[in-house]
Amino acid sequence: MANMKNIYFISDLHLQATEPKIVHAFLYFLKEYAAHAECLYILGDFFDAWIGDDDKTILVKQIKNALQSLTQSGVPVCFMHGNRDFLMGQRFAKETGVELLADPTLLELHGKKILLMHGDLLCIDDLKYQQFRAKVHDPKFQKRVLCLPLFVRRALAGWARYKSKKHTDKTDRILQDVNQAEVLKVMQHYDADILIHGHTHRPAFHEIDLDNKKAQRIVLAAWHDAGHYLCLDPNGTFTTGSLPTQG
Ligand SMILES: [Mn+2]
Repeated sequence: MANMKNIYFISDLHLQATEPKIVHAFLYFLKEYAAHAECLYILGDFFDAWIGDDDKTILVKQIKNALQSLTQSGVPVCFMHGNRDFLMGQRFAKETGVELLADPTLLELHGKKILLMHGDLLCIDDLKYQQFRAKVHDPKFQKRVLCLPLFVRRALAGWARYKSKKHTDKTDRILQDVNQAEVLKVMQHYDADILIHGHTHRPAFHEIDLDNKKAQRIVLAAWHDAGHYLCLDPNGTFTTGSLPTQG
């Protein structure tokens, strides 16, 4: 039987205390959209930085409570790590009722194979970034970082953001986008009909020719000035929408 409710996909909210409008937009989205959904998928860079599940800032508490209310009301929430919140762990999952997803994850909905990714794995032309990614995804590295006091981790996160911005500013925009050959390779490997990812902040619906079929790559929008979502309705149609910005 087909789903009777909408499924939502969001990513790249970059939640941070200094952007209360985006935080409010997310809470509004939960109340007005996600609360009535079949399921919510958050595909990474949900937080602008995540320094460990033991962080207890007001923002963290607020978002945790909101997610917990949603999952307790019976709406499943699935979370995939981005490059900003790769330290999100099982404790966060347990406290909020959110399920952590591997990158990539393959779904089957409406008879279509839908591959979910954050998107950074597809940007293989940015060699420096891929080296950094391999390092910070090493469980040994993560364990060492998580042993540091919170104030040290907070400082490290600030430094990492500064370095990341510097790298982004001086790296060619083309290198920072997905590599087309890698997209085809990954989609072929999973025999995917649709790939959904964020990360690049270049929202679009791309038509893709795989050897045996027409496929689609849907890129989610980042939440800069407003909130954005991708919706899969009960008929199997994808639509995008933006949330009203509040004063
Ligand atoms: Mn990202």
